[in-house]
Amino acid sequence: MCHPHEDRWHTTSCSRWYTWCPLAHNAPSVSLGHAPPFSPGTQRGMTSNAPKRRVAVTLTQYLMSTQPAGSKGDFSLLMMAIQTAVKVVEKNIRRAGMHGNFGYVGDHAQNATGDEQAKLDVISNEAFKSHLASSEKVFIMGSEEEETGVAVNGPRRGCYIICFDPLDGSSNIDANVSVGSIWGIWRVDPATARAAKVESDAEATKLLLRPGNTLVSAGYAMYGSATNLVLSTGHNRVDGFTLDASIGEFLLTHPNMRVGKKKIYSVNEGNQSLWHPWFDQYVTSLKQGPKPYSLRYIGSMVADVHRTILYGGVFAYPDDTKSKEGKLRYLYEAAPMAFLVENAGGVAVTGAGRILDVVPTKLHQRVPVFLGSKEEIAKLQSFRDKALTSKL
Ligand code: P6P
Repeated sequence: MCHPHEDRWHTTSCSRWYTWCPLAHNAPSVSLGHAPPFSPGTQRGMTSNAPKRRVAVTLTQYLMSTQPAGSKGDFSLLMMAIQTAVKVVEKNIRRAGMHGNFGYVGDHAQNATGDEQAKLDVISNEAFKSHLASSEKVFIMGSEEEETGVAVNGPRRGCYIICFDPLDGSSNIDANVSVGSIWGIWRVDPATARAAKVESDAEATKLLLRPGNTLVSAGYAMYGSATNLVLSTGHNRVDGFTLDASIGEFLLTHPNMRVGKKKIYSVNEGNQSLWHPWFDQYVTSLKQGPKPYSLRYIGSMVADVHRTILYGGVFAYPDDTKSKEGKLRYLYEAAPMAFLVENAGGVAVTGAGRILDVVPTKLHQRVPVFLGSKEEIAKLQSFRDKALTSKL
């Protein structure tokens, strides 16, 4: 169970601590150089003029060293369970071709949101559910692959609420296109979690319906040419890790990620005939002028958002005349990604307001998503606002 005083949401500086990569195991080392929180300090017995070592910080070291003094490590243990689930998913994706795990489940089974279930969707969902439950830090889980909320009962119940998409973009897997896992984490008072009697699926689901502005952490894993794990616990900080499969560890490779400034737009232009006029006019404006934007669209949200954070620009999945609420699901796609983009210095809106301020009424609720750099979203919003005011 979570401990009453557990509250780890301070990304504390870790200047008091750093380690370096013992090259003996040939793990690639990374130079963290300037990036906090891991600024080279001095370890006991090391003088300040010790040779500048290249460092390799594992995700586990990062979690243990950024939890506040006195913390019992409940969040760290939850994140380690997520880390393990991600490694299981990664292993199954890399071997899918050899193990006949491409394609869809049997008779075109669909998940709770009407998407056809790929074999790897089921494998990934089971990996997340089992590792999260065995962490003993989870109260309620919500998954894209589950119709309702799933409560952890008895002594294994924790005080964290987690919504996740275990394998987003799975329709792309057979073509070896990058896919991902996405999660958002909320925390309830340990006494509340302990005392709660969750006696129906409906009650479990209701407990998941929380706005993104109460998230305490969010993250994603991207299974691409490399496997990345990106997370934030708020405080305007996002850090990225890369899996070194040779040692089975996620190493800190992208400290302090910030949304870039490149002129890129990312949207499925195949839906143009369905777009609201204001959005069509906005996209057209990006293609005009002496320096038109580049179009980059992978069709896998994690890959498109990861690129948008690293390079900049705008990612959009708008509401349109067919998908009146948009396509992307709030609790395990839009809200976690909005949390990350905002903490990386970007902006994430539905058009009508901030994504994180939406209060969901359904577990699989969809919302329009426009996210990216402050400048790009301000430009997009001006087209929408102008269209709305001209209608008044
Ligand atoms: P479309 C994948 O199915 C997904 O949910 C997101 O990962 C992705 O951004 C979106 O759908 C792509 O949708 O309609 O462009 O294929």
